[in-house]
Amino acid sequence: MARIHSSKITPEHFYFSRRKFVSGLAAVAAGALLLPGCRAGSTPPVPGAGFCDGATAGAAADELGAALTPCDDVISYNNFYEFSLDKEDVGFAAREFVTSPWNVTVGGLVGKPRTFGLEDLLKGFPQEERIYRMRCVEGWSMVIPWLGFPLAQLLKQVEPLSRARYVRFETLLDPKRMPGQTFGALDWPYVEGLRLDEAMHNLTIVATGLYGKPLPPQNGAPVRLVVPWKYGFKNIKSIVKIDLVEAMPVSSWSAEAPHEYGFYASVNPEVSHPRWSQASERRIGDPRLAGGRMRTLLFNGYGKEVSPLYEGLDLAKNY
Ligand SMILES: Nc1nc2c(c(=O)[nH]1)N[C@H]1C(S)=C(S)[C@@H](COP(=O)(O)O)O[C@H]1N2
Ligand SMILES: [Mo]
Repeated sequence: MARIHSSKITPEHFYFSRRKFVSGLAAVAAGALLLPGCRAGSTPPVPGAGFCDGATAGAAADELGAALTPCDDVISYNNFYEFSLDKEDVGFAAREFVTSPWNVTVGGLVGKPRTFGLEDLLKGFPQEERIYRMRCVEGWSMVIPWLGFPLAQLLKQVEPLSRARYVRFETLLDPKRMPGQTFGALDWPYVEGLRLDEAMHNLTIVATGLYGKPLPPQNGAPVRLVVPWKYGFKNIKSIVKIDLVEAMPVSSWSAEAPHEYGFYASVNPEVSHPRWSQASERRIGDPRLAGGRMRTLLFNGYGKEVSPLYEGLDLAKNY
C-alpha cells in the first residue's frame, strides 16, 4: 500500500466533516489490512483481465471534438465509495463483485409497478451508444462512450401518476458484497434523485455498458444512471430501486454536506464549490492538455438541450 499518497487518502469530497474524514482514513487502513499483497507496481491496471482489449466506440471524439478518454483510464480512476475511497484502488476492490442475478424494482407513485431483471433491461430496450462528457464535482472529467437507453422509456412503462414529481434512485445495500458499506463514509445505501422532467429528458440514460461491453464493476455494474449535464455524483451506480415520489429526495451527498452538494448539481463554471472553483477541469488522459486544465462549460456543454428545464430558476441558489 506504499502507493497510496496522502493526497489520495483525503478524497476531495470529504473535508469539513472530521468524523467522516477519520472514518475515511480508517477505511483505507482497513483496506490495506485486508489486502496485504495489494497491487505490485508491475501488475497491469485493474481489471486487467482484458476489459479494454477490443474496446469499441462508434466515434473517436465527442460532438465538440474532444477525444474519448482511453478505456484504461475510464476503468482505473473511479469514485465508488462502496468499494474504496482511493480512485485507483476501486477496480481492484470491486473485481469480484457479483452482479448476476440482478433486479431493479420500479415503484412508488406509478400505475404499473414492476421489477425488471437485468435481462429485461437489456432485451426490452434497444441499447444505443452515447458519447458523453462526465465532469466530477472534484474538478476532473472524462469523455466516455456509454451503452444504454433513455430512462424515459423505462419510466413510461410503469406509468407515473400525476402526483409524481421526482425520481429517487438507490444503490444496492449489501455490506458483504460492498465492503465500503461497513466503513460508514456515507449513510448507505447511496441515494440520488432527479426532478421528473430531468429524468424524462432524452439525454438522461440508464447505462448498461461502456466501450461496447457490459459495465465493469468499478463503473457501476450492471446498471447505473448517467445524466451528462450534472456533476458525476448524480450518476448513481449499481441501481436496485427506482421510486417515483412527490417530495424532493435527499441525496447521499446532500445529506452528508448540504452546503457543498445540492440537489440540482448542474455543472456550472460560475458557481464555485465552497472549497474550490468550478471554472476549469482536468481532462483525464488528454495528452494535449499535458496535465493542464480546460474551461468548464455551463451544463457541461449541454446547455442548448437542457437550459429550458431551468428557466426562471436561480442556478446559484439551486446548486
Ligand atoms: N453508488 C455510488 N454511485 C456513485 C458514486 C459512489 O461512490 N457510489 N460516486 C459518484 C461519483 S462522485 C462519480 S464522479 C461517478 C464516477 O463514475 P465512474 O467511476 O464510472 O467514472 O460515480 C458516481 N456514482
Ligand atoms: Mo464525483
